[in-house]
Amino acid sequence: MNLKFSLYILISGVIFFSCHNEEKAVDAKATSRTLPNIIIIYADDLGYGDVGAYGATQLKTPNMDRLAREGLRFTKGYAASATCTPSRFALLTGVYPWRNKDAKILPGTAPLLIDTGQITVPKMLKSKGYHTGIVGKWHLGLGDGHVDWNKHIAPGPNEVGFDYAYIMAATQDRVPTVYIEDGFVAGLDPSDPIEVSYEQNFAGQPTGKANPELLKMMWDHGHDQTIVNGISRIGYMKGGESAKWIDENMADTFLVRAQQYVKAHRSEPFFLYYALQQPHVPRTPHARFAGSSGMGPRGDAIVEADWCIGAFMKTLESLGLLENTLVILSSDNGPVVNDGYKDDAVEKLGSHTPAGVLRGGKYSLFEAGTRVPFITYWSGQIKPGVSDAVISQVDLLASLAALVQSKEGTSDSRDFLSVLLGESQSGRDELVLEATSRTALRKGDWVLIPPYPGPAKNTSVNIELGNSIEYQLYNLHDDLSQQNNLANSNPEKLKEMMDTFQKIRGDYRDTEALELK
Ligand code: NG6
Ligand code: CA
Repeated sequence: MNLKFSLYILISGVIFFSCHNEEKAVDAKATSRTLPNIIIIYADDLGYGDVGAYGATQLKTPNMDRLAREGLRFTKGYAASATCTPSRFALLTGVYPWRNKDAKILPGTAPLLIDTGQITVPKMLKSKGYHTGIVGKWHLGLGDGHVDWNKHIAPGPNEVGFDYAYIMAATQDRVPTVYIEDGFVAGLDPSDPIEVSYEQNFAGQPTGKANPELLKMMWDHGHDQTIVNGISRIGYMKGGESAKWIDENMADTFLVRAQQYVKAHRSEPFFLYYALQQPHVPRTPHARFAGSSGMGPRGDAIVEADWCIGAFMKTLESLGLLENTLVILSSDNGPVVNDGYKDDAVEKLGSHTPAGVLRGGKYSLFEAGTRVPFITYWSGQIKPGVSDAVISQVDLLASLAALVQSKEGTSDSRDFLSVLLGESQSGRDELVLEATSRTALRKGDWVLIPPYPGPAKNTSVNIELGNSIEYQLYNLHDDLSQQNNLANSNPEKLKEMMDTFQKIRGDYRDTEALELK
């Protein structure tokens, strides 16, 4: 054998061996990707600047920071809306919320917003063999709008794809203030039936408005109706005493259910939507967190939420599930400091900036309304890092479908699985943002906010809403805080943005009663 020939053999051997190995590696990746568990941890009103990994310094969030450090932290991750119901609708259905005129902040008596024939993340995963569960905040309506809370409540989460559901119907500040497990109010005493109304009070029931002396937390705006646990709520409720939740125990209650869920389903592929209630009002952290942030109940509730996430991740770890579970952590909308209770959030905020450098907050069309913490974590599969790709929660349906090789999808939801896993940085080029039924367009680095009449600021919550009679055009690359409106100085860009916006959105003036100049 001459030297050349032996070299040839050696090199081809090496090539064959390494290709073979690479193939094996790809195979191994594909196999371990087949039906991984999927968990969405979804905070309520957690702002872009509320997390250490996103720049918070006064507020300590070690467990979220760890997920960010050991996973992928998105700098341009978006909720579909600046309020809860529309964001949750988009998250679960992969449909932009502005396509559904009822996708607005819902009262506790609203009918189910999701059509039971509609594809949803849990339905799609169920069809692939997953067990599916939700623990926490629902806020997507229940029943047909005439619910008898003392009977089986349906349709609800169970009818749109969840095998197991342990939820609160709407929000912590809305009645009914009870947990509902698979369609039944948990712990209800039939001799003390529940009645709920958003129209009128029940005879003899004290309210926050009439009986402020009964309150342990005073309302600031709204929230002056039925009193439960010394906190007045939105809406009226009577009865159901034994079923009423204890606000300070809510985080633990949901955590334990979430832990029980993953323990029970550890041996089959599962999907858990763990929808935390914090830091939405009323902020009622357990006593062991009281004072922990130095920022009053809002900060303490974030510390509590962070602790819950840590405890939950520990459970996954102890069950040996970390290598086979994709965890996505995000928030349903941006932050608000005073959202209707006098809870010291404003007074004790100090130098903390819940929105980071972003403008606006919850309810706002400015960035802080929808740009939220967004982290993906999957031990051994997602390389730790930071992604600047634009990604929206509306894309989770298509992206998770790709993960489990499902063909399900919608025209709004797009497959960005490789972006979520950190294998690509090519996220969305354009994205429609929504806030209280108004819409804006992000395209490339640009944001267009069309003219909307209405107050520039909601003074109760002290948040700039994004309304103006002028067109607003911002370049986020140079101006992340949206301070320089370039609509007048860059008419070509404005026109291009308007054209794209109208193409996606149709004639939005019909729905928004806009007065365009
Ligand atoms: C608003 C409430 C606010 C909060 C919000 C829903 C008043 C004055 N304000 O109407 O406190 O409950 O609805 O928040 O009632 S969300 O995060 O669920 O969208
Ligand atoms: Ca919310």
